[in-house]
Amino acid sequence: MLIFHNPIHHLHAGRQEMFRGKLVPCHESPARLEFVLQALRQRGIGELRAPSPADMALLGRVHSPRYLDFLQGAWREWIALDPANAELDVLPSVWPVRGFRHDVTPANFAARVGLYSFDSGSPLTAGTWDAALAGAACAIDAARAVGGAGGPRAAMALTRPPGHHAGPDFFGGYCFLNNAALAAQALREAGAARVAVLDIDYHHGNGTQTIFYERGDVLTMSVHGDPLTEYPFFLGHADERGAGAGEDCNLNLPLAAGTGYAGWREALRAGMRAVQDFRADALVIALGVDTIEGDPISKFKLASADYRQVGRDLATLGLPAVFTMEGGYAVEEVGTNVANVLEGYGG
Ligand code: SP5
Ligand code: ZN
Repeated sequence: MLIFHNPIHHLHAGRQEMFRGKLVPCHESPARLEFVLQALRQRGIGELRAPSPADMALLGRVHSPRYLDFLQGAWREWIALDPANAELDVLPSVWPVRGFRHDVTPANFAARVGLYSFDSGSPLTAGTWDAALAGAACAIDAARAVGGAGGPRAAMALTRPPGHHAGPDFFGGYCFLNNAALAAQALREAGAARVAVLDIDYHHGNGTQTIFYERGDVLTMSVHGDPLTEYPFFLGHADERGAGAGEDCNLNLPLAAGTGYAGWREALRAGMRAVQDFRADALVIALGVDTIEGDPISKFKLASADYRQVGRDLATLGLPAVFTMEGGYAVEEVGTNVANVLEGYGG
């Protein structure tokens, strides 16, 4: 398997996220990816490659140009407010909820941070844009590697920050650019007529769902903690089925917190049947390993060994596939669990 790894992921290193009125250390840390690289090297899994420069035009077909402009310039604006801000991360604190206007772009920087985000847990730092952009490039390269005729059957975008919570014009959930959506779009443009995104992170892939909600060419499927109790709360419910041309092209399979592997696997298999019914030509797997028992922010109960079977099950679809790296916060176990999925999948 080709593994496009983000060599500058560490440039995104948030200090603190807001949780219940306190600033706490970020769960989404550079160490997560280093543990994955270490596990893959130790076991001789995959062939590591650095990405080529990102295709900005493709980014603009997944995210809105005004959002991309904002993200690219946000740190400079933040420093311009006060040079002392260099020691702080950007965190939003005001949002245009129901009843506010979404069609005005405030001149005020803090207001625009809120316009383009949905939580206060995703610090934007000096290196966020560069790191996220290199990660997007990994996703696009991985898709082009499997999308091209005669190419390998699977590739991975091994990167952080993760992507599945990032929408057309918003960041949140530790995500800024939606790597899985970019891979799906790149697979479409490489000739796959129908692409399925299978999201197996603990949290609903709200960004990916929103990006493709009205499209019939991309099936989005997510198995996740029930948003009635679990982040991101406001999307990911079973009655969200897609709209317009995308009607019946979105499938949410929420599971109760506390669900173990047997129940989770049943849901995955239901999702896989939907991929088959959709007659997908290619697959994107948004791989979060925050489904492990004991993950500090999640509540499923998979065991490390289960991830091999996850890989084996996914491989039975027999489709060209791109894996993207999403969540997983039991930092020292992230490497083992990702390596287990890839090994089960077939290296
Ligand atoms: C990519 C991904 O997995 N994003 C998840 C974002 C979750 N953000 C909210 C985290 C809430 C933190 N809860 C802390 C539990 C207390 N120990
Ligand atoms: Zn997650």
